Amino acid sequence: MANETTAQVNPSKDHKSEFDALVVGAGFAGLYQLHCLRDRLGLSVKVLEAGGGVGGTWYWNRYPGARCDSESHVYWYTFSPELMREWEWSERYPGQAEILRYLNFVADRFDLRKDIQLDTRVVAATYDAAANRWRVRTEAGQTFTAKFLITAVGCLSTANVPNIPGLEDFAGEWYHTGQWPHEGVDFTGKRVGMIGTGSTGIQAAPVIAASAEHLTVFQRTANYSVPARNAPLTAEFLRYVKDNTGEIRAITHETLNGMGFRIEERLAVETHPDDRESLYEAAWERGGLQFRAVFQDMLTDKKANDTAADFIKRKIRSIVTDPEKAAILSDIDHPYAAKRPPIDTDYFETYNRPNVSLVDLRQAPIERISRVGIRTTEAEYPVDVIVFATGFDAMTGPTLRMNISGRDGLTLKDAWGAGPVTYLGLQVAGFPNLFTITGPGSPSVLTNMPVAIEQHVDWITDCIKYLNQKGLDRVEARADAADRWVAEVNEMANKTVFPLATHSWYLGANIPGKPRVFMPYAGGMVRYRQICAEVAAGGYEGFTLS
Ligand code: N01
Repeated sequence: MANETTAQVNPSKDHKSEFDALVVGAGFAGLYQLHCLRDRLGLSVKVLEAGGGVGGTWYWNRYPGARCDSESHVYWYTFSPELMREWEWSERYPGQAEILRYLNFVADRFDLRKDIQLDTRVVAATYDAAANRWRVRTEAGQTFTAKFLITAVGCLSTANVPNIPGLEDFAGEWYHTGQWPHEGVDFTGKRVGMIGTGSTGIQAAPVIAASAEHLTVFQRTANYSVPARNAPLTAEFLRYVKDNTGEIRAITHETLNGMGFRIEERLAVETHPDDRESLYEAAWERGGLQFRAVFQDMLTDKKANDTAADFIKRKIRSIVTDPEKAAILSDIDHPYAAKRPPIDTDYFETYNRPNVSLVDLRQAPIERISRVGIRTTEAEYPVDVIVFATGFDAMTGPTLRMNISGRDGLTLKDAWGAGPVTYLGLQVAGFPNLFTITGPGSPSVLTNMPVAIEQHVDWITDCIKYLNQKGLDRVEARADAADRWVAEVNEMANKTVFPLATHSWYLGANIPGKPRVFMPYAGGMVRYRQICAEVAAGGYEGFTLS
């Protein structure tokens, strides 16, 4: 099995600069896109990766407790049954280090490294209409050109360190969870202040609290969480996975979110309260995101959602022994799962430790960071380390920071000035031959990511194959098709409780000045897959091919 250290010593060595396709990013999306274009279509491909290794999200997010919340037997590639049989996960949910080992294993298994250039950040990409080529510039000043440009930069890769006055004066150490030091951080004997209680903060808090002298969590918005119930996988389950690779892949193609579980047909609003309670209780014991699957109407009917929200809030109050902390943690202002629902290992239990305190920022917001710690409008909290678990400039951030300009000098920043406008989350009008894997307007972050990624990569590969077979050079989303798609994205979001969480990163609301537009496609993976397939079967309706 590849380990990360040996695996990184093999950067791309050739000095060619002209390719059929350039792929930006070597995470789940970029690795598979390289494999498809190079090994299935026979194209020349170069992957440019900012990190010092492959792995994307899992290369950067090394914070304590980092673990995926999809179950391991569905959080991987399913395009190759052989690969599925060769790799064995060790736990119900894969941890960061294990996923990174997996992606390195895949890179070696498919001989991908020779076409990946590491430590290479793309700083500009410009479309040359006369040559029908994308010209891509890197931070180090290298230039590459290609007919096709494919962004595989992930949805959550631009770290958001909030602009809190005084950080530059802070005498201690500070870290963002999405840019965690590879050598780790030793919290022993340290007073730690952690800002943020999203999925990341909820995973990190119990682990930090276990070694820190003291952990103070600064919570702005209280959050739901359901126990993950992580555990080692049994030999029997591993056998099941090896014997049922086709069935596992099929289930992830049939479910709303590309997960390995089906959402029940029954409605919360039509279920007797006693039965509802038992069903929630069983789901709480089973643990994981599957909690969402108890009722069909949980995310579409606020009344149904209230029953789940009420159940979890009662659980929080029953776990947390200090009534003041329990009140702050359970005072949640949005419907369950309207923000990304975290799952955890002993998160609420952590507040029962004597070395953990909680600061309610809604009561007293952070005013500044001082030389010695974090100061709210009410008090100063001296700390040695600040952990920013403050999330990302999600979905559009990673693409926008590449300074992409399309036809007639149109910049992506201008094209998306009022929020992202895409066709199927795959292309943007005015940007020929540019594809955005899991871009805004696609199911992406509302799904089990590898499933969404494989679907996009397969679709892009088929599209390029189609162009080549027909002797065509260019594919570009039509503006009217993109406008219709944005209307569909809005319509689907409005059928759910998602827009009721007005502060969520799904809406861009976590980044000051960012347009508030619901970015992911909430119509579900099954409907989305079908629409994409029909578009392709109809000769790429909504795209101009030339
Ligand atoms: O980020 P977040 P994340 N002052 O944006 C707070 C995926 N993921 O890294 O809610 C004070 O969710 C902010 O407060 P508020 C998953 O898709 C997956 O946790 O904006 N607080 C919030 O509490 C997830 O959704 C996994 O009021 C500030 C927190 O910081 C996504 O990544 C694990 C602040 C940010 O929460 C992002 O999760 C981890 C400020 N100025 C992540 N600015 C798994 O697979 C922000 N906050 C398990």
